[in-house]
Amino acid sequence: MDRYRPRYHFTAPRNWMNDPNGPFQLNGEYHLFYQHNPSKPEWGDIHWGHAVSRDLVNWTHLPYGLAPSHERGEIHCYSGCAVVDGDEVKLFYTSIGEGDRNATTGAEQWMAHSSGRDLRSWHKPDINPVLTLNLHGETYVQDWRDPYVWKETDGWRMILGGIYEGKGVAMIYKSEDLENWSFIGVFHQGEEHIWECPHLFRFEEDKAVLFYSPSGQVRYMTGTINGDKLTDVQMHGTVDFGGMQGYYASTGFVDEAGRRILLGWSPEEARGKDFLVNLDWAGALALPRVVQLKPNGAIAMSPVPEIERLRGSHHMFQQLRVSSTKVDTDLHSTSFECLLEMDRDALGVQAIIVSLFASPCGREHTDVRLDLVSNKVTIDRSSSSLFPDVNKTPVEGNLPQAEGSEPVKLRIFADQSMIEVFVNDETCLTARVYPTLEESNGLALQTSLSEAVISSMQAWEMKAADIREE
Ligand code: DQQ
Repeated sequence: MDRYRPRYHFTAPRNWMNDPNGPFQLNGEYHLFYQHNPSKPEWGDIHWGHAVSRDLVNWTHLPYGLAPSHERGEIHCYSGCAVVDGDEVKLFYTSIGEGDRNATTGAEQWMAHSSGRDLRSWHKPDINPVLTLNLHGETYVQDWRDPYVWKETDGWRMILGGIYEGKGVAMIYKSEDLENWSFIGVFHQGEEHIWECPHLFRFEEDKAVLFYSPSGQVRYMTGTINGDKLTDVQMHGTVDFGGMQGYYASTGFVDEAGRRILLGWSPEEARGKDFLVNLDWAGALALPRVVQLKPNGAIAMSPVPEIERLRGSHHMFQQLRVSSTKVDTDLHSTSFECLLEMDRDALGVQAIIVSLFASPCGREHTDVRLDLVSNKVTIDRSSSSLFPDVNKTPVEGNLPQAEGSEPVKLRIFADQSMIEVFVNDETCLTARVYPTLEESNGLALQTSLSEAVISSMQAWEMKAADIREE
C-alpha cells in the first residue's frame, strides 16, 4: 500500500479507473461500475470495473462487468447507466469501435443485461447496437455518448451528451421497451464545447436537476421538464470546484431508501507525467454525496452519513482561540475528518486557514482558506509538496450567500492524497495533493489578521474502509 492511495475513498484494486458508471441498489446491495483499464495505470482498453457494497463505504471488488467485444469490432466500453426493470438489470453504455466507429463521429449505444440473478455476469444481446447516429437524420451530432435512462409515466427516456452545432448538448430519446428508441430532440443545450456524462435527478412537480461534465468543473442546472425539454431554469451551479484537478464525470442514482446519491471521479491529473514514484493505480471516487434540492433551486450535498462509521479517535476543541500565528493541534494523521463551526461575527473581516498534511519544519502544508469577505474558499496547494512537478495551482470556490447569521460549517475530509471540502453543505471542492515528507501529517490553524474564537472544532482520525477482492 503506498502512502498516496486513499484509505477510505474507493479505488480500483489496481490500474486505471475513471468515471463511475451505472450505480444502483437492489435487495439492499449497492452496485458500482467504473471506467477501468485492467492492465495499466493509464487510460485505455476501457472495461467496466465492478464492485458491490452494503453501505457505500466498504466494498468488494468483483470480476469486471463489461469488456470490449473485439469480435464485434468494439474496443472500448465508455460510460453509461444501469436500469433496474423489475428483477432484471440492464446496462446502457457507449460502444466505441475501430475505424469509423470512433468516439467523435461513430459512437453507438449498446445494452447489456444480467445473465444471472446474482448480477455478477453481463451479456450483450444480438439486438445491439440499440441506438446509432442514423436516428438523427441530417442533424450533425458528434461525440455522442454517456447514456442516462429513467422512467417517465408514459415510458422510458434516455439523455445522451455530446456536441450539436459546436456546442455542448443533452439530446433526448424515448422507448417503450428499452430496445426500440426514437429521437425526440434537444433536451437542453449549453455554451460549452462538449457535455459529457449527463445525469438527471427528478423531483416533484416536473422539477429536475441536470448534471453535466463540460471538460472542466461539473455543473448543474435546476429547471422544469416541459414537453421533453428542460425549461424555466431557476439555478445554474457548480457541483464541485475541483474540475479536472479533483472531481469530474459525476453520475447518480436513487437508492432503496429514496436518497439521491451522486458519485464523482477524482482524477490523478495533478500527479503530472513524471510523478516521483511509479504507482500501480490511478484514480479514486470522491465520497458518495446525498443531494437535496433547496427552494431556491440550489442543491445541498453532504457525504453519505455511513462514512461516519469509520470515525476513530476524536479530538474536540471548544471556544478555540486562534490567532495569526499558526497553532498546531494534537492531531497527527493523513486520514481524518475535521469539522469547524464558527459564528460569522466572531471571524469578522478575516480569513481562517486550516493547514493539513503540515510538516513540523513548515516546508510542506496544504491550506484550506475560508474568507467571508471575498466569499471564497480555497485549497492552496502551493506548499503541498516538495516534489516540483505536481500541480500546485489553487482550487477556489464561491461560497453560498449567507442566510442571516447562520453559522459557518467547514467540513474537511483528508485521505492520503485526497482533500474534500464542504462549506455549509453547498460549496464543494475536491483536490489531490502529494506531500513527500514522512512527517507531513499535522493539522494547524491560524487567522489572517487577529485573534478569533472558533465555536467548535472536532477532528476524527478515520479508519480504513474494508475494500477487498472477492
Ligand atoms: N470518460 C468516458 C466517456 C466520458 C468520459 C471514457 C468522461 O464516456 O465522456 O472513458 O470522463
